[in-house]
Amino acid sequence: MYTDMVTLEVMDTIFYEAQRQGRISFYATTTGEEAINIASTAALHNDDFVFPQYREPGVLLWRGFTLQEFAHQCFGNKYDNGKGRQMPIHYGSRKHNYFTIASTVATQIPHAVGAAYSLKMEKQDSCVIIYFGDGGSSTADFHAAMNFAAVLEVPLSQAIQAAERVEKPLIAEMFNDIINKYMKHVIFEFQMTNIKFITSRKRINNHMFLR
Ligand SMILES: Cc1ncc(C[n+]2csc(CCOP(=O)(O)OP(=O)(O)O)c2C)c(N)n1
Repeated sequence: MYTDMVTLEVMDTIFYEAQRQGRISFYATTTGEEAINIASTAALHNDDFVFPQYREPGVLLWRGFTLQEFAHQCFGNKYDNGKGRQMPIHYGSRKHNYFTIASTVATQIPHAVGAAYSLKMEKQDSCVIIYFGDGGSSTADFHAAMNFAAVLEVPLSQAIQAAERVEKPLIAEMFNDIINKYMKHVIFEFQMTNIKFITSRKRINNHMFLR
């Protein structure tokens, strides 16, 4: 886990500098969110579906996406899964059950809830994890999706990533409000520095997470 966290940071540094040098057109780093990337996906199974925002390349890294594949996507060449049709960092991989990132903030949340509902209807034993920032939790998409998730009781985990610059009491208040409002079956919750992770999945092993 530690090796992947460090690899992620080194990859970020190289691609960030490549963007500053004009070699790639866009890049967003995962600085400070390495642990939540790797730890959250380590707790899942590879057949669980991931609906990411844009700061979760560590999830792909953990599942076996190679550094070369990251480079193909960022450079938008013919070896990229999307054949260069997407902006850099908009990774996607069917093989790794990682849905292609959409630039429009929070649109992955209703998609994820729909996918979780289909898993429930088909009686599949996998779940869905959504990643989004605190900004994403202020959107109409988030609230509509959470209403559906609560009513339909879908197999869903959420990793809400909060930037260090947001005031901590404000984050706590906001997330408590979200939990009270939508998560009827929260069985496990933990706080990792500036990040709160909430899950309703029983099979996630809470010993994997350290405070
Ligand atoms: C629907 C939509 N509105 C605005 C934007 C522009 N935009 C890109 S990133 C971003 C900030 C998102 O903040 P947050 O969800 O907290 O994630 P962070 O980048 O801070 O990790 C915004 C507003 C967008 N991409 N999509």
